[in-house]
Amino acid sequence: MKTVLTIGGSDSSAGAGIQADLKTFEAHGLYCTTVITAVTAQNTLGIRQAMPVPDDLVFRQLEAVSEDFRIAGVKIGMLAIRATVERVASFLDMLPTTIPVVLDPLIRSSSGTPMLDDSGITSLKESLFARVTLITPNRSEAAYLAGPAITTATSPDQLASLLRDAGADSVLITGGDSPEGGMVLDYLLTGSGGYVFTNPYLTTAGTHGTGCTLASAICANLVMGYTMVESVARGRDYTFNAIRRAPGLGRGKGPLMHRNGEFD
Ligand code: PXL
Repeated sequence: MKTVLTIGGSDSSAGAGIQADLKTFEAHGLYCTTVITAVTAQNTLGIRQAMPVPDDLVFRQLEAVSEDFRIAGVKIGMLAIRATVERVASFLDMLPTTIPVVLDPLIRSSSGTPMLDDSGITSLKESLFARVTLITPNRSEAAYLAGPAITTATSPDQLASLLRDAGADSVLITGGDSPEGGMVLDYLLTGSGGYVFTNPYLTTAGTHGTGCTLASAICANLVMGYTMVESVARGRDYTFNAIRRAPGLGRGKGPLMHRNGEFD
């Protein structure tokens, strides 16, 4: 059984963050280790508090896991503070460069809570982008990361090429935060070209943790040996079905259905 590592924040409602990652990897038949960077108190209505884990404790978790398991892939979500971004960057330097690393560059939660401090955002671009296989920002994260003169009105292909210039190997601009005409458009830019993926926008309250789920599902498929384009297509299908089958829990944005259906 292959082992992966997710680095991110804990979501007490278990819809997003490392809980979503763990369930997604599990559904793909992979063993997922979990390094926690922050603890959040939240439910489907929003985040009430977020507390970073001290960066030396994050590093100790990374060491403990990587000294014992052979890590075949890494997914990175909430990093909370600059010191943790730097710890993760030096950890990635110690891994073989062939291991896929998927970074979901979280800046703010959909309810507005900061997921990374300002100097951490600069460090994300300077220290992490060049070390990862794929970044998966949504339109507003991509515009924010691409620079002060850039807005969400900038087209996804331009956003993607600005972020590739900033050092990311492949860039997937997700469009779930800005559906147009009832459709979601995701744009992937790799070293070999640009690819458009579309699907109908699902009108449902079950959308908590879609970004985490998509990034983890793509990472899982890369670990399973699929190409980047195949992994994005398969990761999107998995996430679309998880949204479609969301169990309708909670009073706000509810969790997805991460299981594959064997207990339905
Ligand atoms: O889906 C983004 C996300 C990632 N990580 C944690 C979160 C959230 C959103 O709520 O809480 C810990």
